[in-house]
Amino acid sequence: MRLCLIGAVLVFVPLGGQPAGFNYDEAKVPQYTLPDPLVMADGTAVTTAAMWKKQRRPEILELFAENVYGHTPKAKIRLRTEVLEIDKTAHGGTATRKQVRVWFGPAADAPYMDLLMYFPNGVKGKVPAFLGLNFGGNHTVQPDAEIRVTKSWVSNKAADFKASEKDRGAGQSRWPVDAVLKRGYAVVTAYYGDIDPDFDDGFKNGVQPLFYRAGQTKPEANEWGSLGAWAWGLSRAMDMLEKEKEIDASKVVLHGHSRLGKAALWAGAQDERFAIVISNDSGEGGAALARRKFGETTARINTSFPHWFDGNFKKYNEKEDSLPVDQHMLLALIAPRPLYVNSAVEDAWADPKGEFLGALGADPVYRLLGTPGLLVKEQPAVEKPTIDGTIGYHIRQGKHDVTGYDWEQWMNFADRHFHRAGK
Ligand code: GTR
Repeated sequence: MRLCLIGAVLVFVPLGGQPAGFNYDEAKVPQYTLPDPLVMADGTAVTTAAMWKKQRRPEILELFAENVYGHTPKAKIRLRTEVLEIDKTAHGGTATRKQVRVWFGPAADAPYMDLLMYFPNGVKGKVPAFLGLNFGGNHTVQPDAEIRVTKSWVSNKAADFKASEKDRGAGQSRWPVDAVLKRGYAVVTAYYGDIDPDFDDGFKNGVQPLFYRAGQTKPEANEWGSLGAWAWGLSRAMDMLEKEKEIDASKVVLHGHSRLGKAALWAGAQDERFAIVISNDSGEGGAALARRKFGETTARINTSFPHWFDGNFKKYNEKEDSLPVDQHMLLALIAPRPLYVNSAVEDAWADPKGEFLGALGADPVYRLLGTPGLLVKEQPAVEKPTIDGTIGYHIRQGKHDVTGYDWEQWMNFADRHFHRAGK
């Protein structure tokens, strides 16, 4: 434990920087029973792939929509696009960079997201792609001077905080674009704050108001929050990739870190067009089992980030055992598509073991669907990835972050499942 002075407030922060007052002791994880992904709510056992597909999968999807992330509106919004830039000689001629503005709806002042895309040059035919949202604005992903600086709010600290030139390239360690292009993949990203700014404003900004019924001013208790909106934005990015002639839309790998990992999993669960889904340190509300009460808890996430989940999810504060689902069932919704979960040793807040157990809990569904599932039963040793099953996993040294090591394993996993020759 050490004392930190933050502003004028003294707070206790345990060594390792994890928030104090939460359980980091494996011996204190309570006894819990996970809901069985292969037993219907009425007690009927799910014994065939067809039963999973037609009955249990829709039932679980509905439970997550109702109780956790909120329902995503079904109405379709017409997307309006403008190509902002194409540079076929980016990155020393190795890449084509393309930026497209995507307006959500016909109105002149409709909200929009900017898609930033890199395609590898000199590759024959369509290429697979890695798609993920970024935390700081597209201009933070690479130092390229041409990348548009987002006009949306950035940082979850202040409602009027704007992006600026000084952040150009600041997030590039999380986006090893050249290394990914070299392996023959396109890289596609958008800024999550373009879709829904990440602070609690009662859902006045972002995409939610586009779907309000007459007189509605905020989502109902079972309607989406910000995670739902970010997931929806990922599906809109997928709509665009389906039209991109350089991209093989049947081979889009969706990834996300932390809160954006939660959003990626929810997007991948709802939208089966994503071929592979990757959760990087997604923790509570992502890959980690809620019932373990290790690190972040349901009450804490609903208090710190009341806008992320739906209103109904608040009912489960301190009552994880009464949730009709746990996060292994979210991961099971990705099945039979390849799923990769990864953790970091120093990221106790996200509960690395709980993330692994989430993946393990999804395994019976993968097996029922005729895939090899997860090939191990115990959490693998540090930096000993398991990539050959349909569910992959690794834990690496270090903190809550995205690193080149993580990307290497993701690309190995994607190569393996797309039957590509590899590096
Ligand atoms: C934390 C939050 C986590 C995780 C993380 C992030 O403050 O408690 O659930 O989402 O933020 O997104 O960086």
